[in-house]
Amino acid sequence: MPIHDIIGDVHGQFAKLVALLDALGYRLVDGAYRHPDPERTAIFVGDLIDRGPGQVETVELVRAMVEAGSARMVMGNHEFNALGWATPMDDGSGAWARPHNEAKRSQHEAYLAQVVEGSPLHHEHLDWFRTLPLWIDEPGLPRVVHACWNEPAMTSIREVLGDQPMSAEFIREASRTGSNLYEAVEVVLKGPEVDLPSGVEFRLENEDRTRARIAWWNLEEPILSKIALIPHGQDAGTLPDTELPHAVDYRYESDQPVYFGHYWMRGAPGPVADGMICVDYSAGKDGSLVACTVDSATPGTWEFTEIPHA
Ligand SMILES: [Mn+2]
Repeated sequence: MPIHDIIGDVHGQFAKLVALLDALGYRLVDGAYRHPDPERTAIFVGDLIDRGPGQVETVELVRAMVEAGSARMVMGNHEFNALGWATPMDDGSGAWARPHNEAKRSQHEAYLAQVVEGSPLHHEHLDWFRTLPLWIDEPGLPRVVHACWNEPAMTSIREVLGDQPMSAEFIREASRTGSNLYEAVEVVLKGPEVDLPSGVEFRLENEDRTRARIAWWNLEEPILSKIALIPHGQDAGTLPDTELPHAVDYRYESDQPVYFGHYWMRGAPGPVADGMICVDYSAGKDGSLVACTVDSATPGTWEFTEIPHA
């Protein structure tokens, strides 16, 4: 019976990735990590790059697994950002789909230095990132998305993208603030966000944030103080109990389990809600790299393997 190991955001933590694959029983054979059980494969939830010391090695390892058929991967917002960074707008302005400003450069410069911006390897990575699906929804496979499973957003994306690699035109349109495609890609790759009340903000990755991510897996009571996610170590003060009636649009209504990353969780891994499993436990900072193993013979049960920060 197929077994899937769903692996969280690696963010260049190559040593943790090798340790995790080893703990799960994968071995390097003919240039790619593979499990001795041919029916057991890995699924990466995206965000291989940005932050850590081993970003190129991480991309090369995962790409080899995907090409060998021992892993699948969905795109993370950081792979999408890498494409936007390298995609010129076509309006003659000299601008890029992702602005080359200081804050955004600081979020991406470690990757650009490691891969060498503009090098043949950089272009190889970009060409591979273009081929990554934005979600996996296939019979016999777990449902996987980087940040948020949202049918309306996915429908908007599917209408434009189909199953083609991501074109420059798609990347430009999805980078135009306010376009339908921009909103849809934001929800799927970064999750829904809400405006914070005036005067409430926090600072993250060299930018002042006046919006907060929301816990789309926990929208029973859609009020700001209960659903806003303020990053670990950041202080936005006391959040008010403002009602957010539109937040319920992001509720996940299916009985099918859904797996995702992106949310920098802390503590012991486990489902965040019934059938909803986040596998990002902050490996990119000082947290653990986590895999959730699901066996199609025993649906509804999950085993977690974690490699703590050394
Ligand atoms: Mn992410």
